[in-house]
Amino acid sequence: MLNKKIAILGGGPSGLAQLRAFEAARLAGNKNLPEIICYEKQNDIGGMWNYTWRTGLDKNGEPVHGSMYRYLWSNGPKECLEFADYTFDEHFGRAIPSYPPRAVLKDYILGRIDEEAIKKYIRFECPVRWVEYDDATEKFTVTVMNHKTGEQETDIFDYVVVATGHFSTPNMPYFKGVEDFPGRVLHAHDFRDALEFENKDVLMIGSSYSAEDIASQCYKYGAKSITISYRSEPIGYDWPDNMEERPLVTHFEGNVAYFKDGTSKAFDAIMMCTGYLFHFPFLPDELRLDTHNCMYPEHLYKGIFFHDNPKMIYLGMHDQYYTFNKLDVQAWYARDVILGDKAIPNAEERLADMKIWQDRHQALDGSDDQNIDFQADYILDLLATIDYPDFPVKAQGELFKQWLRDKEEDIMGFREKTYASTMTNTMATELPAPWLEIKDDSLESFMSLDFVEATVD
Ligand code: FAD
Ligand code: NA7
Repeated sequence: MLNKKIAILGGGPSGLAQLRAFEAARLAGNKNLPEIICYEKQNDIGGMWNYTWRTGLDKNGEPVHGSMYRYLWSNGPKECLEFADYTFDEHFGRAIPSYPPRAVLKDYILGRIDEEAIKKYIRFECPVRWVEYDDATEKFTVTVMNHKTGEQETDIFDYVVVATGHFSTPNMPYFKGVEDFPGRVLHAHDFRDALEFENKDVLMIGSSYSAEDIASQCYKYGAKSITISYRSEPIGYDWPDNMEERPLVTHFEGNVAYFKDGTSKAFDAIMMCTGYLFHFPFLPDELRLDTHNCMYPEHLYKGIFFHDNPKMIYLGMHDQYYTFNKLDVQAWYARDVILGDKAIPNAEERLADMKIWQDRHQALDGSDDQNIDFQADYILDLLATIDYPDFPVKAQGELFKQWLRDKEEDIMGFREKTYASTMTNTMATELPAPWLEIKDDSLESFMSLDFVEATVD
């Protein structure tokens, strides 16, 4: 193990999980740790949770990573993403509601990070420009632009961990006539403040998480009307009166959108909630994961190790139900492989294992319940052979299913529901007012609300 060197690309939740996994080994007395450098494009840790007001390019002229918006609240129950080694109780010292706003969740995610211990590994404002692998030396060369020094840097590594996320580069489809639309046309990636759309007729294209949540935000902050245009299936919730779903847009004429069902409507703004591209401009074809947002990307052994070169490691590339605790488990597994505590089998065995998971993936019927069970089984498969603290993966899966039922029952009120922690049994407290009425959601404001002890039926 001596003299091994690893590069972690990205300092968001995945990259931080990798750094913490090594830190845990160091604290446990492991003296044979590799040298680690983490390159991060932004000027702080937190990845997507490092909210930015910027859109387009950052101060260094790099594409802005952030897709989070100002009034975002957790889109799933916090009880489903609780870390196995750091509970909400430990962080907040008291019960809080099940759906915290963005800033509160960020406070929790970063709360377990020993910044002094972790930040020393990270080079901020260093976007990765290129990665190469040399078959003869069996080493990677990583080139980054260090915006702090104004110079490019190159270094040699034994392993590369790609933790750059996949919800940052917009998938932006074209619709005939959109170029003449007189109002704002933007992608969800560039959406920041719902107040911009107060009293406006807004069209969302797409019918997944971004469409659903940004539409709800726009409703909450006073949009005049919201139309969601779907390609495959409507979302199907019982929306408030000024919200509706229509089939896909066929074209635009001026400010009027025409839909597949023959109807039309005039709009002030169009928001493409059409998902994101997996975009690794710093990787050559032979190292690059080529996939889309799905439950089990092809070509990754254990969903982590690039089949053609297992020293190329990818974290957090699945579509997400489970998030932070799953990233931890992946990072822990990857660490054990890098430390030599766990072997990567030969190509034939890897292919056989990937086939089992791909076959299961192909057999999924697309329902959330099946997807959740599948992702839970994937996490349990990884957990079975590592010493990451066990956590009630299946029980969290059942909470995810409850969350989906709660959304169906009341899409504007589901964030008022409460659940018990699967780790500590602590029951979440209730919001003191309906979610629609709580408009100031800063950390300080939220934590000073008078949360109500949940009533038990
Ligand atoms: P990211 O958080 O995206 O971090 C990737 C990091 O890599 C960033 O810091 C970025 O700057 C850096 N990077 C990128 N390219 C380079 C480069 N070339 N060189 C160097 N560094 C680079 N999850 C939840 O659990 N709950 C939620 O409520 C929730 N809401 C979400 C809402 C939105 C709008 C979005 C987009 C995502 C949401 N997520 C949510 C999912 C979110 O992606 C994960 O919570 C988590 O941030 C994934 O962590 P990550 O480290 O894999 O990726
Ligand atoms: P998703 O979940 O990948 O969904 C993308 C949506 O965009 C989905 O409804 C797609 O329709 C739709 N889409 C994609 N291309 C088109 C075109 N060309 N025309 C019309 N509709 C299209 O992305 P989200 O942004 O919603 O969510 C990503 C993450 O961000 C999520 O994990 C949240 O945490 C936040 P389809 O159903 O495929 O027909």
